[in-house]
Amino acid sequence: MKKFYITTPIYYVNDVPHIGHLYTTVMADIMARWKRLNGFDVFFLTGTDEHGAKLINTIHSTDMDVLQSFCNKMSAKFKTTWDLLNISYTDFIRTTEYRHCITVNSIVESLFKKGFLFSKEYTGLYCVGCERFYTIKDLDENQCCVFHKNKLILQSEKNYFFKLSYFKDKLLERITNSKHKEYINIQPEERKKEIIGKLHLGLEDISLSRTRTNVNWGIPIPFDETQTVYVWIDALINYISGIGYSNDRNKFKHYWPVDIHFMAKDILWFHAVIWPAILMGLGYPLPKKIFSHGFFTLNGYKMSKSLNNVIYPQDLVNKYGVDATRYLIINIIPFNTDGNISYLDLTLKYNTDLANNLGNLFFRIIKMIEKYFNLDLPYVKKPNILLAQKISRYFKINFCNNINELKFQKALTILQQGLTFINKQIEIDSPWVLHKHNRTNINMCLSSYLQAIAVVALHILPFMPTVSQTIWKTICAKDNIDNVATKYFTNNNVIPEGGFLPIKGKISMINIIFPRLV
Ligand code: ME8
Repeated sequence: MKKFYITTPIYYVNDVPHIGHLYTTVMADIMARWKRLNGFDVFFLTGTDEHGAKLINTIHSTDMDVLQSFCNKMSAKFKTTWDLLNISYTDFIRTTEYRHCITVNSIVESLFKKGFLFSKEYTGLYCVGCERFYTIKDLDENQCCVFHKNKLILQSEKNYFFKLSYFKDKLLERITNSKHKEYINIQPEERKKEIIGKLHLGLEDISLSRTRTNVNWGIPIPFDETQTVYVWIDALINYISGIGYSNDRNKFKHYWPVDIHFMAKDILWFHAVIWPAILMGLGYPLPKKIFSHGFFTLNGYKMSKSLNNVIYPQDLVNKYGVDATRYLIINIIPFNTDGNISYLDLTLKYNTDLANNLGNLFFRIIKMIEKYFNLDLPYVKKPNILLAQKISRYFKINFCNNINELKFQKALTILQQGLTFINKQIEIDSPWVLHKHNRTNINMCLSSYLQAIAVVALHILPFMPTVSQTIWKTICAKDNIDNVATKYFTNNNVIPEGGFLPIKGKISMINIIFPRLV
């Protein structure tokens, strides 16, 4: 079995999860589910980033016990949210865990021994929101952070520095040359160009530690107890501590390098430049793909707690339900751009795509089976899978390829077209006319709609796992949907000759899956 390793950023615990975090996490979950269905041995890592000045500022305390218990509480909120949203993560890493701290120790020690660290006095402008130093040219017209809109703090410290500048040419080669055996595929293209442009301007060494008197809430540098590891270096290392770097070496060797790191554009620089440089310093393979999406904005500003413009996942779940929330969140703005989010747009999309198209189509078919067959599966000597095959072929070329290329929004447009096609076929066949004159044909037609709906259920499984299971069970489709889907997707999307339904069965009448919202 080929492995596939997927990550989300590990989120800061100073904030509860909002729909920006949800966006990345659902995206990664869809990919993880998709790859599993395609026969891959998937490891999907998420978690929480718990050290640093930002947390001390949030809770106004430097007491270790207070900080730790706050982290425990907040980290649990992320877990609960991901469980609520059906996120199928393999492991959840926390940077305050022992397995992580000893990995960070060992990495910093290695970099030191290899000569990539040196000590230096540094003065710079620090944004606590971003947990990083900026130079004047990075700031907005009011000399504020472009993301947090706050004034920066002038800080002066003696720190350990990482020789990032040494890696400039190596990075440029690995980012630009797709033939390189360690090519880092940064997507989308326009962000990759930004990274290349910035790299050409030059690369400065970066501080890898903070003095303990300024930031005590961190992992101590193993060879200098007066310093703690800079929170970003600490955080990036989660990608290897979470797959057993220090406690299960075989697991680490099996899953590393990562296949896709997911994140938004705010932290692409850390993943596309600093992280690969650290890995090169250590002599480990580099990430294969780094995918950075845009921001959810409200009135043009990035949604974040510090700007007080946040929508929470629970708000969406209360209004739309879990599966619709997953569908809407990744479908409401294109991945590569920022986009304003509003309840009006979400509800419109919900009604158009889910209530009127998918939900209505499904309910319409079930209602006809109730009316014409008293909920028995329509009997056919030989299953008619022509419509199902048409849909399947259309999805294979369009839907599946788009998912593989991380174009989820396009894939879901194709899904909607497939649903419209089935609806049109029902109009053409007009079972309500056949019912009066041609019993054999009405059996054939309704059975073929069920086979086509089964194909739809297989394809929406990574996006809406619960609804997909409900559809599958309602139509009495054979076997467990996960097994059938894996067989189908690993066998070139071939529909079994006998279709997906048993010869006999009774459909259980269900409520409307996506009630229309006003
Ligand atoms: O940066 N729109 O954590 P973080 C879209 N701990 N995505 C958003 C978003 C928005 N408005 N707001 C947040 C950190 N995100 C570090 C990461 S990883 C080694 C360390 C998502 O809690 C998006 O994925 O600030 C973004 O990159 C991430 O949350 C930032 O999360």
